[in-house]
Amino acid sequence: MANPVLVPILGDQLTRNLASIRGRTKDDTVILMMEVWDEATYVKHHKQKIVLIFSAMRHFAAELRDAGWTVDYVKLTDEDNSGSFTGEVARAIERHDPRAVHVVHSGEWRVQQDMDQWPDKFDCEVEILDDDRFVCSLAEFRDWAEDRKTLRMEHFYREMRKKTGLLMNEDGQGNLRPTGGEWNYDSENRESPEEEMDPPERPIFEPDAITQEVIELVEDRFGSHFGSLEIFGWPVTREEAEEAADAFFNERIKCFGPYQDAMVHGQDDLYHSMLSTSINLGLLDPLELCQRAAKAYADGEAPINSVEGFIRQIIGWREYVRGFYWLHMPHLAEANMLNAQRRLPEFYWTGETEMRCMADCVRTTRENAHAHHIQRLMVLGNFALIAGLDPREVQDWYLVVYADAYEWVELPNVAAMILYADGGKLASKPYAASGNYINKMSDYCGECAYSVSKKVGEGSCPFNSLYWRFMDQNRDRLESNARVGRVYSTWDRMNKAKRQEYLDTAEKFLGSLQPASKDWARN
Ligand code: FAD
Ligand code: DLZ
Ligand code: SF4
Repeated sequence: MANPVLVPILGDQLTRNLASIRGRTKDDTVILMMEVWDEATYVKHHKQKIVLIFSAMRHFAAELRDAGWTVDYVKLTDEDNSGSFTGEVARAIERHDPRAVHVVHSGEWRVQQDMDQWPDKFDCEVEILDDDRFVCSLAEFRDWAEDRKTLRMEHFYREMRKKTGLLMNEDGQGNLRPTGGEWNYDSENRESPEEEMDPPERPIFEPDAITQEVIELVEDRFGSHFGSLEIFGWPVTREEAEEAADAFFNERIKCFGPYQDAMVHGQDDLYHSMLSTSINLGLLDPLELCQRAAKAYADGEAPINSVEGFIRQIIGWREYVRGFYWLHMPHLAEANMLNAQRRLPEFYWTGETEMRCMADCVRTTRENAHAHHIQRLMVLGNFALIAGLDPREVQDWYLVVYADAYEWVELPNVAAMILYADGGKLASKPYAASGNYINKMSDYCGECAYSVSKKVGEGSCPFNSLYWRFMDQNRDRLESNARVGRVYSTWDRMNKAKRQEYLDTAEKFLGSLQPASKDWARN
């Protein structure tokens, strides 16, 4: 092929609808896909995450070749692999002598920094295209954010509802109104779990020969990384991802809304969609999923609280955190407004703790490279916040352990949503909670070694005393926040001895924590 266009496709850009290949002709294009050490090791990803990405990349390359595209695929073990995206694009330019490189903007700031050097580095035209798999472009988000004193997801979400027309109706006078009358049914997403909940199981996709080969590669090269490979059932192709989406829409969406915040010991998926890995890789189109959800409501197949809740997570939170990430990088990665310094305890890696809620959340994380939202937010995240864990260690942990983790989505959720390290730019208050919240929303506490109803002293739930210690320590920063301030009147009404008991209990517990015995996250 004489002077083709070279199209590098990154590991989380696996769709034939990608801006860089949409509309291109096959006889004029060489697609480049690269397994590189830099990406596989910038943190020590969960083994399942590496298997998922390499397997999905290899399947996508095969799909493209079957459809007649020329794909130059560099495997991790290829002898001359340079180890980096930039190095591999340079080598591919030597091989193919392209007239231009067309690439879609990276999801991550770290990678984009390198990509921004390509026009100077390479002796051919380089075009970096917007990633239009998102409803809101980065420029549009910047415009929306400009001049606003505070950014709130709810305001942004309403704009996205209007833009997409999802769950919007004409009121007969030419005005668009939210379907059902309300923009947000969050208050109907908080049912406690029932005694006997029996959610249908999600489909588990048996590894085929390609996945099996990658599993062996990962065991061989990344054997010391966190996580189990005993079960690997993630969708690695578009077909499998669509089957997973069918299972959600046919079997689970009805209960997704009411039980969105519920947690049950040993029931890892409940009614969640389990689609984040496929959406983030590009195997599923987020807008199409939302349209399907809206249709399920229109057809009477799912209630409004489920459908609105699902759509809110995707065109609301997912789009919002992405815009927020690009608006606040690189500072977001360093933010530590609460000056939290404590080392991440070892049990985040081993699950060895008597706190039953934490142990279960780490277990599912290790076994499935997944925990559902409220486990990430109100158990693992809440503990990190109220124990004052160092944001950089917590960020690394979340980036390592989840199969759906890329910095653009992980970092805002961790630094800003759970740790309040950005000082409230993203969330209006810290999501700090005592054991009461976990007890209400889960069945964890009944069989825990700690007592959730015991506030202080031996055997009391650590969340109870840590909560008050956190509030006390951060009073200067939080008291003026109208959504938090009234907590201090409760604290002040306690007598001094009681307050001291809380603080002593928390200190004793914190003193018993073992920091991680090795660096699980970085080489
Ligand atoms: P469902 O509960 O079925 O939700 C549907 C979809 O909504 C998800 O697939 C996802 O695409 C989207 N979504 C929901 N909540 C969020 C959110 N807060 N931010 C962005 N998208 C959202 N999600 C990731 O994709 N990658 C991450 O690295 C990640 N890290 C997180 C870290 C923390 C501390 C928290 C609190 C949340 C994080 N999330 C992350 C968001 C959310 O927990 C996962 O998207 C969700 O658990 C994935 O499971 P699911 O597909 O079953 O989601
Ligand atoms: C996460 C990841 C891993 C583990 N390996 C690769 C890889 O070898 N090649 C690749 O193209 N992408 C990989 N990825 C995903 C990238 O980290 C991701 O595409 C960028 O960081 C942009 O979000
Ligand atoms: Fe978690 Fe406390 Fe409940 Fe135990 S008692 S499961 S530590 S919230």
